[in-house]
Amino acid sequence: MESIINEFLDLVKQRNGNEPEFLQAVEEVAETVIPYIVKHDIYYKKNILLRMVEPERVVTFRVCWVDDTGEIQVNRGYRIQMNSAIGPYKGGLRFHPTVNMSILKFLAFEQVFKNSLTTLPMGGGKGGSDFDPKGKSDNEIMRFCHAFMSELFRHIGHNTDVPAGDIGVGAREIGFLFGMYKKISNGFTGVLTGKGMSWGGSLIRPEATGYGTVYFAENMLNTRNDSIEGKNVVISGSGNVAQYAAEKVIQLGGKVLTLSDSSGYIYDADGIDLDKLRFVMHLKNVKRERINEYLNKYANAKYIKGKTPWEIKCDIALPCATQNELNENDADTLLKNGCICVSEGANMPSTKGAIEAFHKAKILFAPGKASNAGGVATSGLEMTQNSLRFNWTREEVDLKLKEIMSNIHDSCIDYGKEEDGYIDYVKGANIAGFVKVADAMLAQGIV
Ligand code: NDP
Ligand code: 2IT
Repeated sequence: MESIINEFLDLVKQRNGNEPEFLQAVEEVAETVIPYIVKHDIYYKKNILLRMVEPERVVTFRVCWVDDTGEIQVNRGYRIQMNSAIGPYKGGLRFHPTVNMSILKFLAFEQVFKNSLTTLPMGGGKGGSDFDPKGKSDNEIMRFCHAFMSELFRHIGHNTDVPAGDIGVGAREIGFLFGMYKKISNGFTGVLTGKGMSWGGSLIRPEATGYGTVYFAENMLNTRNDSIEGKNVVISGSGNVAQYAAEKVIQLGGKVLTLSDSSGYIYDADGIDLDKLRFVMHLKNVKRERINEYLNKYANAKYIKGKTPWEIKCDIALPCATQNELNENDADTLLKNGCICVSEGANMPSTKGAIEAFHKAKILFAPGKASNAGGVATSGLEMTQNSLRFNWTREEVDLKLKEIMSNIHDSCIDYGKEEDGYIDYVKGANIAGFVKVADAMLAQGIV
């Protein structure tokens, strides 16, 4: 078995040698899915995984815009259309200086499996730009988004490819992107998700990724007759996913001890309650300031510069910032401090070594493609509402989100439960996500 996996990975490495994050994502899938393929004649020797690691289409383009000083700026735009076997390409746009082909291909590849797990008809894609939104004025953000969409528009469409937000792309950016798409396509369609409530958005979409990550943690804890109530929870990030993960933890009776950004983390031993969280939301979403400003209002908290929060003793860890933000040493520290559950809100936040440590210790560990799928699932619900030209209530969407997270959890058990009863959620998510896409690809022939 090992030689079949290595042979496959060698080939992928040859073709994508300078894309470490993409190779990391493929390796994690190959190690769990290839043994399944080999045991199932319908998938064996069809090169399905080899087809899945090759994007159906990659678009890169120039984005020129003028900054507030009158200088002409040039950025690079991307859209990876990874797989459309089960529906239109679907996945977020990331605006961050670290964006490159490797990052977007890993995200697009993960998205294919994640979207399949949601049970909704969505293929996988991802895009973005190396544009850095930090420190830019609202007018600069608008000009950049308009310039970006003035090229992206010809590659997307509500039945072709439906982008959404990710790091650096929130409600403000989706508004500007939608405005330009609508103008140049001369049509009002649900071509983007994460839209404002008065122009086609869905209630609960802003909350969905963070809420879903916590619902998934609750589902995992329930398998051990446990729950979030009364637990100490460490969260990284302070953006969209982290904020709403924190909100749901607090609502379910857990205590949130930390939040972070790329400069450091805050530790509030008294717990970040809903009032304090409102302050953080205003700080990050309206004032667009750094997380250390928290201390100006809550002086009892600590700010630890340049570090990640995994050194704080906790029962549950929710990594909600970025890829590879939790390594093997962090995992060892969490385990030593008694952590029993890790639910990933970010995409691929745990390194391979960290995941191995969690599995070895047999704690509850959910990979992002399962636990953060609530965001894209609710994007799928936004698409449905757009097609129906109808809006569901907050309660209706939240109930559907809960059901979807619980279904994803069940799928992970179906494909990931081991003989001793331990649930390998990585294996479960990878195989369950693979089966649906592979079946569709087989049915549609070699295209
Ligand atoms: P936001 O831009 O709202 O927030 C990102 C947060 O992560 C910020 O606190 C940011 O800090 C921090 N961060 C970003 N890059 C780094 C880095 N290199 N090192 C440390 N911290 C970093 O993004 P989201 O909350 O939307 O996304 C967070 C994660 O969740 C990403 O992995 C994303 O792919 C994933 N995700 C998002 C979904 C969504 O619906 N938005 C859905 C599913 C997954 P700073 O301000 O300093 O950059
Ligand atoms: O990683 C993700 O799933 C997202 N950024 C959300 C994608 C979406 O289409 O809502």
